[in-house]
Amino acid sequence: MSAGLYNMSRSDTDKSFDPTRLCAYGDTMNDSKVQLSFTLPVRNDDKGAEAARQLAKKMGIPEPSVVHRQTLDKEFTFYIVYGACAYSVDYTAIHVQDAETETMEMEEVNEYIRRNIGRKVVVVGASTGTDAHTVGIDAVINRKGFAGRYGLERYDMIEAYNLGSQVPNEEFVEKAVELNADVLLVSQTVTQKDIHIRNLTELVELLEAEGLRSRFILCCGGARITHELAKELGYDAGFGAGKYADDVAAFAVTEMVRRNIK
Ligand code: B12
Repeated sequence: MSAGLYNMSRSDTDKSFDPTRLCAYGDTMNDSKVQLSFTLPVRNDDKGAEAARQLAKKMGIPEPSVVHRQTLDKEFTFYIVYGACAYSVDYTAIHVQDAETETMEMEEVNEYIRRNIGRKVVVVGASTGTDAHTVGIDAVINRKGFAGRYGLERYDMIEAYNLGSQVPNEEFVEKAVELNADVLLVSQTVTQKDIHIRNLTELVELLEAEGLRSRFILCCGGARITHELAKELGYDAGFGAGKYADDVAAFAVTEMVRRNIK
């Protein structure tokens, strides 16, 4: 993780930091200041602003101020509310499940494949189902990559295929078999009405029904995907915000070697 903009550390600010009672930081330690934004389906008037305030109170901000409100449409208004949140969390008790692989850089992955697999690894990715968001899967696969990390197309030892978006699961599986894929990458961005869960589950069920599940390293990703959720749904790993091509590449090739896939 890179250093913050001002290289600010807790010791520069206040000694009263208590990880067992972690709360938001506004401008002083433990002031609990938060800002949240939401839209209400009401007109932009004082009654609407009071409704936003009362809602914020119920969300744990005892003395909220509506600092901004903007008409979106005749009966939709956007609010920004500011105040001190009444809650804290115990940071020391938090354990996050992650794909437990050391990330390797592109050249290390290439070298690892040369040494341990001895041929190019075939990766097939898509944004599946009705999901039209392509930027996530492009960030992982496209040659130019994202945020300074090259995409899989640039890896000498990886043959990467990006099938694009709105790819039905049946078509995705068909293409994976046709290309003799080792690794499948699924991107899911829309989570409304748990559509991502239904779609990700359908893919696993399809693979299982066709006796193909164990043939592939199966990974999914997207802004609201966690490794924990991915495992629950029957995937080998899940990658959310802040994860890139090198994270999934390192995981996939290590997993192939662990499973003795040549
Ligand atoms: C651009 C965009 C669009 C564009 C997409 C264009 C395109 N070609 O992709 C368009 C305009 C088409 C669009 C449409 C819609 N969108 Co939209 N869209 C966005 C927006 C602004 C940015 C998403 C994005 O590109 N992020 C950048 C990428 C790089 O981030 P990422 O996807 O998280 O990917 C990273 C990681 O998650 C990870 N990753 C992602 N996938 C994978 C896969 C693997 C295998 C791995 C390893 C890693 C990985 O790697 C990436 C790099 O770290 C977001 C809001 C936002 N600011 O996030 C809304 C947003 C995603 N959209 C949203 C919605 C609701 C929609 C629509 C339903 C709107 C509508 N009512 O029509 C439609 C859906 C259409 C459909 N059928 O899917 C909501 C989703 C809400 C939800 N929880 O479901 C958001 C959050 C906006 C919002 N606040 O409401 N959208």
